[in-house]
Amino acid sequence: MLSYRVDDLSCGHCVQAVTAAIKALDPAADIAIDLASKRVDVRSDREQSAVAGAISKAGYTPAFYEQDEAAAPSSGPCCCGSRR
Ligand SMILES: [Cu+2]
Repeated sequence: MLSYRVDDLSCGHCVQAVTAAIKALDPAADIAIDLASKRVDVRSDREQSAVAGAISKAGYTPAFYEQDEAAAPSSGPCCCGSRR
């Protein structure tokens, strides 16, 4: 299981965009996203860095969940332009 914290994940569109990006990398991936904690769990054979690359290519900033809690960027504008 690969876990990421994606701080710029802010709405259902973000969830769909990240899901699509990971599915494009690995169609067999099993993806669970918790918007409230901005946590993305992925069950995939791919390298952790490859999945992180797919997430950042979609326009998001993945951090590894266990580390970087304090260094994570604060939430910016949503993909759809709304702000929290
Ligand atoms: Cu969004």
